[in-house]
Amino acid sequence: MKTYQSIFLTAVLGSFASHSAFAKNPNIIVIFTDDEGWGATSVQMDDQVPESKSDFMQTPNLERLAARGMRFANGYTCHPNSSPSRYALLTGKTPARLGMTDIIERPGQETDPKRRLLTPPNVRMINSNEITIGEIIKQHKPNYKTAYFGKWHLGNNGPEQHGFDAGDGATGNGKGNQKIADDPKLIFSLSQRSVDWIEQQVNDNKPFFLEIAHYATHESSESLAATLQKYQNLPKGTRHNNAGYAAMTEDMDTGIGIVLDKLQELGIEDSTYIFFLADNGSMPGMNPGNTNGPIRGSKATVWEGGIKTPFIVAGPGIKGDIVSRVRVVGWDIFPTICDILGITELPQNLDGGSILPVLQDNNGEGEVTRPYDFMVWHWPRYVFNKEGYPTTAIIKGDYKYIYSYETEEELLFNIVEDIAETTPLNSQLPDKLIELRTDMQNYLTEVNAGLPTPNPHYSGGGTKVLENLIFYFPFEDNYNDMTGQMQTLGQNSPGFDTGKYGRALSLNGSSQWLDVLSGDYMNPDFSELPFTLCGWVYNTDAHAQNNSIILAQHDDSNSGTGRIILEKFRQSGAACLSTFLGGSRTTATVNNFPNNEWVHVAAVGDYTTNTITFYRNGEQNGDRVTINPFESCVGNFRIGAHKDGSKAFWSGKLDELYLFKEELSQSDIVKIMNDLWDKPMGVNNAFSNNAFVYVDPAKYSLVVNGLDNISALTLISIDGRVLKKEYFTKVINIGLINPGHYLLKIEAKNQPTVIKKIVI
Ligand SMILES: [Ca+2]
Ligand SMILES: [Ca+2]
Repeated sequence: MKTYQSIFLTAVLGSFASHSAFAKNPNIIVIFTDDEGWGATSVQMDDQVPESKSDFMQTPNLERLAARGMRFANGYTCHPNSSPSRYALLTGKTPARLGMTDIIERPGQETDPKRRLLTPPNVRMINSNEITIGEIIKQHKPNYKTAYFGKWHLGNNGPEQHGFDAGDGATGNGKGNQKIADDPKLIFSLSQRSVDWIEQQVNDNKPFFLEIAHYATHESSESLAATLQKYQNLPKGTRHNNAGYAAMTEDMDTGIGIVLDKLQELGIEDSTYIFFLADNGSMPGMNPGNTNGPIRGSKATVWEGGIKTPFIVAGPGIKGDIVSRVRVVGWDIFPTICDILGITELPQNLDGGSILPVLQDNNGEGEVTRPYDFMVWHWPRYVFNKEGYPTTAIIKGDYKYIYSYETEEELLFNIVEDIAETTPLNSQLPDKLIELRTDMQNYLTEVNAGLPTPNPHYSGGGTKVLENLIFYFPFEDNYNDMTGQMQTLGQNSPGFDTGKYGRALSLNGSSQWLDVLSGDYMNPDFSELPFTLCGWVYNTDAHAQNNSIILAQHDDSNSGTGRIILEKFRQSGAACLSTFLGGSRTTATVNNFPNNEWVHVAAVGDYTTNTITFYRNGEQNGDRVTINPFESCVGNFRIGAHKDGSKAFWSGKLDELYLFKEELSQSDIVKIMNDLWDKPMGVNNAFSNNAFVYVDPAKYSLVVNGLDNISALTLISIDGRVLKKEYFTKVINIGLINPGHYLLKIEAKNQPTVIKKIVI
């Protein structure tokens, strides 16, 4: 098979090499955006589908690009998630073949009892055997300069180690979320760096390849104030109406315009190819409308909304303003660029084919010849909050087949007649279903794709797990967060006293609080995540303050603001539960918060509907309250006082504080209230230096917190045998390890190696 593919591809590419002879050393730019949905720009991607352009957002520079290029009505990206999509684009191979089928930093969560299936191992960085587009260009066209600026998201070795003369290092999502007022999502600095580099190559008389990987339009929304104001004043669309997201999209488009202007100014517009696409579709919840146009699903799903994105190509020999209906995919870009540059000696086992014959056709017609007559998107994993479940999709001809590993459900659609994937044709076309299923299975076998397997820890899905638990403080004469995710720093020594269960935190109401340092790993933003805070509280109201805070959040990046997650608030002499999540204070509609007794309180926030539900002693406290949209806030928590530390002190005791990034049901809240809960408990002998190790409640995995950039975790027996080693993860599966004493070796970049004695 390998020999066949190699000869086959060489022959195919050889036949088209002459087409590109007229532009011997063209420049090539790939613009790769983040989480940008099909139909979420002002370019109508499909001339037969009016909803394939936004009814709100404006992207004039993409319109400009489309006017002189070819847009693909059926353009697909490589994967519904960032890292695998990037890896596939750089290598011309599918994520299934590459073994990277999730973002590199997501723990495997193999032992989560909510999951029916164990997920396969995930490759977490570029394999040194793989040849990137930067490397193949440098090998065959040594006069070319190469650069990759922006979001890398492929691990410790940045683009500079993978064939690019210039780059920004091993960047990821965090890099783009710096909230710089005049450089939202680093759009403008990224664009400026790109045009400076382009100009340098032109001055040096060097042809070039450049990938510009935008941090936009990933959550959270950032934009210039003026752009935001423009969209706040524009009439809302029926499908798109989120001003913040629209402003971010337009700012990114402005950044693209800076590059297009520079190409014109330098006189290289006609000798430069530009490929434009996104790494995956957009996220639900970002926008009450649907930023993926009329297609189904979103990021982290293999529905069309996860994998179909805007796809535009402009450059020499491409007639302007053409819509092609030929189906193309991100892993075609590698062989297409090779074809353009006349590189015929290609790596083995490419999945893509050159789309150059289509690009050069004045009607956007023609054939893309690939080693396979189908395309496979493999996503054997979970992201619950994005509705991501283990699935594989295959498209062949007009048909798409989706297999769900949890349910063994199969779906067959005609995606030409039914672009929204609403009408399964399983019973009408049983032979077609079997054909696609067989192709999919054979392909996954051939590329040795990792597949899910049954999870022996599966509990039926009823147990809440650590995934959504941000912290748990039992206050048993210590400040420890038992999930191990947060470190605490006592202020003016809050003490301990008899609690509702065991011991409780005791606060004097005038100077004490507890700061919770969240670090990089865990800094939830409740304008984008649901939450539940609950706990037992005892308020002496000694100082009769207007408000007494249970939990507040600082905003690290936007000083002067902070959020009150839950407080006791007095109005007209009575006291009630209250939140202050930006905008204005929200209070429970029932005033019922007595002094000098233990009360179990909870607040459940839903950022999608801007509502808060309060609970008191397990009962809903008044009506669900609708408020202004929660404002974004990312930063550390403070227990028992306002973030400025000079007001709203809690007077009394706090016990059993839980914070979740999910909406708990009333029955879950009652379960916690009654102490009928599987609590996470710390591991003995495991606390030293910065690294804190804990075991999940069912002892299925060890999790290491407090250290960034973990490069390896090794579980070693007392007699020195290596039992298990995991790379680039903070989680190691111990489901099959017998109880006993072990050593855990923790290796992290720029940190001394730590070895801890662990009791399992
Ligand atoms: Ca993405
Ligand atoms: Ca306690």
